Amino acid sequence: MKQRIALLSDVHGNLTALKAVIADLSQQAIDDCWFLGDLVMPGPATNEVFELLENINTSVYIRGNWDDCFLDVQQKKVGIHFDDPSDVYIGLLGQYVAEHLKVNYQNKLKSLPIHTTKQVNGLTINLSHNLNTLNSGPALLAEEATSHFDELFSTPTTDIAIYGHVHHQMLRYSSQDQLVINPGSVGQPFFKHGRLNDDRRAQYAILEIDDTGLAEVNFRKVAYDLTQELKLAKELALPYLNLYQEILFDGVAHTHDDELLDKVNQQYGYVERLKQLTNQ
Ligand SMILES: [Mn+2]
Repeated sequence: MKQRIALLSDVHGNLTALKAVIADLSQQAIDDCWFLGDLVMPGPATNEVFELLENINTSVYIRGNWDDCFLDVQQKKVGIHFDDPSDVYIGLLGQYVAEHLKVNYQNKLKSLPIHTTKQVNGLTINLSHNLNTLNSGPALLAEEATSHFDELFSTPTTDIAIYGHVHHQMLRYSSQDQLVINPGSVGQPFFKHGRLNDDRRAQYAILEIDDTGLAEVNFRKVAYDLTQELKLAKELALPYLNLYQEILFDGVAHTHDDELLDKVNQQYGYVERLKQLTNQ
């Protein structure tokens, strides 16, 4: 029987983008939805993004590295280094999510795998955020060598590997000619190439698998109201609002730009706020 599957990844707390994608996919006769990780942070949405994915009966959830950033802060697994501007950035955004996200969703996030396998009409499909054993790092950037992508195929019987994390819509092959697909990012697309980066639309993909095999891969882009998303972030008092604006409108993230983050932390008193919130 024909199956049409929506592939969603890297929402990063962007409610307006996820709503637009769901409005689009609800017109596409979708049978199933698989989510590939990074649901929260640095955008303002928390419970709402879980509810939206539940409403479309998402059957696969993968845990991304940003989801882990939140869990690390929330579970105090890793001590915050207050002299590390990037740690303060992640820490304060993690605190924001912890204050808003219901306990059942926090527990759900904790329980998620970083990779899984699905069978559809005889095809074996590997689903992961990044590598099967590591949901972070640069191993699978679009420009990486094919040998890196071979690692997604832990068994020779795997036909297709689908991953997220690098925020690029992609289709390529392993050295054994197995198929690799990336649906791009719903909430935070970016390109190093300027003209492509000007396109700020939300990205996702639809797979159609029939009795013969993979009939179609449809990479989709959906326009949404960036200003509305920024307004929502402001209303919800999201920390680092200016940086979120840059992510949305310019496709530029400053997660590891210590010099800039240090300036912003000083300007807004974020180190002190985080110390207060964490009783340190
Ligand atoms: Mn991501």
